[in-house]
Amino acid sequence: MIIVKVGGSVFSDKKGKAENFDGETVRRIAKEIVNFYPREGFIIVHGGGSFGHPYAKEYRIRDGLPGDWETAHLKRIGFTLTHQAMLRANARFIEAFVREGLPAFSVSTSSVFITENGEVAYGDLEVVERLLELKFIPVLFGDVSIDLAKGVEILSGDQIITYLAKMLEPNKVIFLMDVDGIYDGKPGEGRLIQNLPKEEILALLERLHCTSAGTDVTGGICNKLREAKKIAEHSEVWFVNGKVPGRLSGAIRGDGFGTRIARE
Ligand code: ATP
Ligand code: IP8
Repeated sequence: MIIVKVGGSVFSDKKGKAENFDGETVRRIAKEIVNFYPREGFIIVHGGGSFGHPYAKEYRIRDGLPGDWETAHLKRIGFTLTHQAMLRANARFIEAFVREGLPAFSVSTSSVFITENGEVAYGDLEVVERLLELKFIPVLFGDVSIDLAKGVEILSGDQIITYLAKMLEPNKVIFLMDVDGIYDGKPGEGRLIQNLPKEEILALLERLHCTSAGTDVTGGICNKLREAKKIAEHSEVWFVNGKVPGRLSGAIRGDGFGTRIARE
C-alpha cells in the first residue's frame, strides 16, 4: 500500500483566490494512479491549500478554544467554516478520481482523529483498514480537530500520514509538492537533495529557515521534514513534483526524480 499526500501547493495556488482548485492536475494525478491500481493499494491525503488555511488563519483555530463565551462562540463558527471548506476541497478530489474510474472514498478526518497539541492522540483506523481490504481508495485530508489540550486545533495532513505510516506500515509514502523535492536551501537556489539519509534531517532543518509561507498555518516544509523523519522509521519516503506529469509514477515505480529517504 502506498500513501500519497497531495500538497495544497499542488492542487491550488495558496496565495491565489480563496478555494481555487487545479482540477486538471488532480485528474492527471488520478490518471497516473489508474496505471497501478488495484495491483497496488492507495490512501490519498490532501492538504488545506487555498481551502482550509485562510479560515484557519482568520479564526486563529490553532490558538484553541478560549474560556469566554463571545470569543469561544466565534471560534466554534470558524471551526465549522474551516471544516466545511475542507469538505468542499475533498468533494472536488473525489469527483476527479471517480471520473477516472477510481473508487475514491471520503473519510472525514475530524471524525477519525483526536489530537493533543496538533499531534494525533487517538485515531480509529478500523474503517480505513476495511476500505483498503475492499479495494477502495480512502481519501483523508488536513482538517480541524477536537484537541485534548486546546479544545480545538488544526490537524495537518502531514501529521495524519505519520500516524497512518506507524499503524499501517505502507510500502511507501509519497509527498507531492510544487517543487522538485527537498532543497538544501531555497528551492531554485539550493541543491536538490536526491538521496536524504534520515540521520541528516536534523542538520538540514537547522540549515533551513523554518518559516511558514503565505497563509499556511501548519508550518510548511519544516513540519513536512520533521514528520518525514518519523515516517522513515516505518516506510520509504519520496518528495516529488506533483505538477510535473510522470513524477508520481516514477516514485511509485521507485526510479523517479525527486528526493528519496530510504527506510531504516
Ligand atoms: P499543504 O501543507 O497545504 O498541504 P504542501 O504540502 O504543498 O501544502 P507546503 O507546506 O506549501 O506544502 O510546503 C511546500 C513548499 O515549501 C514548496 O512550495 C516550496 O516552495 C517550499 N519550500 C521552502 N523551502 C524548501 C526546501 N528547502 N525544499 C523544498 N521546498 C521548500
Ligand atoms: O495543509 C491543514 O492541512 P495541511 C488543513 O496538510 C487546514 O497542513 C484545515 C488548514
